[in-house]
Amino acid sequence: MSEGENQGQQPRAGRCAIVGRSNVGKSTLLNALLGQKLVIATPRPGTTRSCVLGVYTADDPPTQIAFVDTPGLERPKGALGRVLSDSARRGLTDSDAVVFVTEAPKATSAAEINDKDRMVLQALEASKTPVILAINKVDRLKDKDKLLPFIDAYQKARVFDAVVPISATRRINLGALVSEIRNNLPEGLLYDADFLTDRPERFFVSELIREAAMLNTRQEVPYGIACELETYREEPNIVRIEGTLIVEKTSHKAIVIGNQGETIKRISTEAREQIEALLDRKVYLRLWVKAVPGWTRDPVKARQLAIREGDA
Ligand SMILES: Nc1nc2c(ncn2[C@@H]2O[C@H](COP(=O)(O)OP(=O)(O)O)[C@@H](O)[C@H]2O)c(=O)[nH]1
Ligand SMILES: [Mg+2]
Repeated sequence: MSEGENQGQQPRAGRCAIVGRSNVGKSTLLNALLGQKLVIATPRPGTTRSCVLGVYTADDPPTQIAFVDTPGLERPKGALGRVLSDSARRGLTDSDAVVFVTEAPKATSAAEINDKDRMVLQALEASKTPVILAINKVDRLKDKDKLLPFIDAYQKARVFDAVVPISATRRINLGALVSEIRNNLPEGLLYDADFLTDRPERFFVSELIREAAMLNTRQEVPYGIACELETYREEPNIVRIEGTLIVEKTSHKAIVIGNQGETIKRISTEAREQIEALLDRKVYLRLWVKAVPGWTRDPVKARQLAIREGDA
C-alpha cells in the first residue's frame, strides 16, 4: 500500500466490520485485537447472533477502531439462519473498512475458494467500502506453500485492499492487520479513551451463560439455545442473576439438565466463574431451562430470542 503511508501521528478513527462465514474465528479475532474477552467464541457454528461493537484503542499512532463483530454472512436455512445473516449484512453498512475473515486451507483440502465464502464475496460485491482479506488460523497450516495459491484464488474473485495472513489465537500478524485497517480510516477521534462497547453488562452476562450452555452440549442442541435474564440485581456484596436457557425441543431440555441435573450444574458453575471474572464481583447465578418448540424456525421468535435488540 502506498497510500496511507507517511501519515505521521495524525489520529485516525472509524468503524470496521468483521465479516465472514461461521467459525473462521471472527469473534476470537475481535477478542485478540481488544486484548480481552468481550464476545463469546466456541467451536460450534452460529455462536455469534448479534452485531457487537468493540472499540480498539492505541496511542502510537493514535488510533480508534470500532470493530463490529457479526454473525456468519452465509445464508443458512431456517428462520434463525436468515435472522443471523440479515444481522451480519446490517453490520456491513456504515463501515470505513471491512475485514473479511476466512481460514487457511486444511492439509487435506485444495487451495480454492470455500463455497460459503462465495456467498460472502457475493454479499460484499455491492460494497464500496475497502475490504481487507484476513486469512486466519495460519498457525495450523503445516505447508506454508499452500497459502500463495489460496490467496491467488481469492484475489481472482475480487480486488482486496490488502491480504493479511493471521492467527487470532497465536496473535500472529495482528499489528499488520491493524495498520492496514488504519490506512483506510478518516482522521480524527470518535470515542472517549475508555469507551469499549455499546452493549450493557447484562448483555455480556447472558452471552456468557449461552456460551457455557453451548460448550456443554452437542450436535444440534447448541444451535437452538437462547438465554433470557429475569433478574439482574446488584446488591452490596453480590450480583444476583436469574435466567432461563431456552431450547428448541423438549428432548433438548433433558439434555441441558442432564442426569440428576449434572449438566445444568456444570453450565451454572462455568458461567458463574466467567461472569465473576467479567464483573470482578461475586455472583449468585440461578438458571432454569425451558423448551420453546421450533423457535429457530419461527421468524418472529427467532428475531426475539436471537437478536434481542432490547439489550442493545
Ligand atoms: N487454530 C486456530 N483456531 C482458531 C483461531 N482463531 C479462532 N480459532 C477457533 O475457531 C473456532 C471458531 O471461532 P469463533 O471466533 O467463534 O468463530 P466465528 O464464528 O467466526 O466468530 C473456535 O474454536 C476458535 O478457538 C486461530 O487463529 N487458530
Ligand atoms: Mg462469532
